[in-house]
Amino acid sequence: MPLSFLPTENPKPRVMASKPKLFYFCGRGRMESIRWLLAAAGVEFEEEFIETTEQYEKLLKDGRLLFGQVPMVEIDGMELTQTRAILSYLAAKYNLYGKDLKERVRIDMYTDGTLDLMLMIAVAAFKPPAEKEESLALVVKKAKTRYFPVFEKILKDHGEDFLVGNKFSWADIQLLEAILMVEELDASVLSDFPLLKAFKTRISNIPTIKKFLQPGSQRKPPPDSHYVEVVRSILHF
Ligand code: HAG
Repeated sequence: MPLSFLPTENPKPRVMASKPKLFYFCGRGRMESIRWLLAAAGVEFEEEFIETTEQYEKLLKDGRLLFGQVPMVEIDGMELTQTRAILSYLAAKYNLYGKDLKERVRIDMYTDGTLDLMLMIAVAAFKPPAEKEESLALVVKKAKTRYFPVFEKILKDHGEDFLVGNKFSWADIQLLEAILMVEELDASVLSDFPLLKAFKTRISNIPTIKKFLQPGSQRKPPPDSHYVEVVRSILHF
């Protein structure tokens, strides 16, 4: 009777959990929030940058993009698309999605809001200069009058360190990402929001996020003309 713990002649290779693999352009766009969430969760990930039409068309031909779009994340044997679906899956997987349905829906509301704000910036990059400038000025105005006042009040009302359930969640990660992105447009944007200033410092010092904020991490720079040209040339628009 073979001893079950002895290796057989051809032991199966131990299948190590592979790292998530992100398929997107080499820029922020819709993938940046996914990079932030993985980094904040301390999860290493790989990236395949789509830099040619051929690469994109091969993904399409191979049926790897559900609606023919990126971001796509290869994880747990699946090829996930649709930014919010991916973010929700990751938040749940890494326990960053609240303790119950009521906390989860608040996290959904907050992250839908910060995603709306950040996508305005992503889209503005593709506008002609004058329009782009106007759009980005509108982003700062909306941040100051619509989004940041809401989060300042949430922090004031519950007096806790985090947005939901006094526990670090996806909502905190994405609000920090949005704050930093808007500060790139107007460094003084938090001047009327003292609690958000303290929040920014607190969350930026969480070790996994502090590491992601260091130069050389997989965090991407603001969209530049090269990024816009590459995306335009691949997506033909
Ligand atoms: C999601 C794409 C095409 N609902 C989806 O993931 O949330 C939308 C995904 C999406 O629109 N992806 C774009 O694949 C690329 S991402 N398009 C091909 O056939 O639909 C997008 C944003 O900054 C990024 O660069 C892209 C262009 C943005 C242009 C806006 C005018």
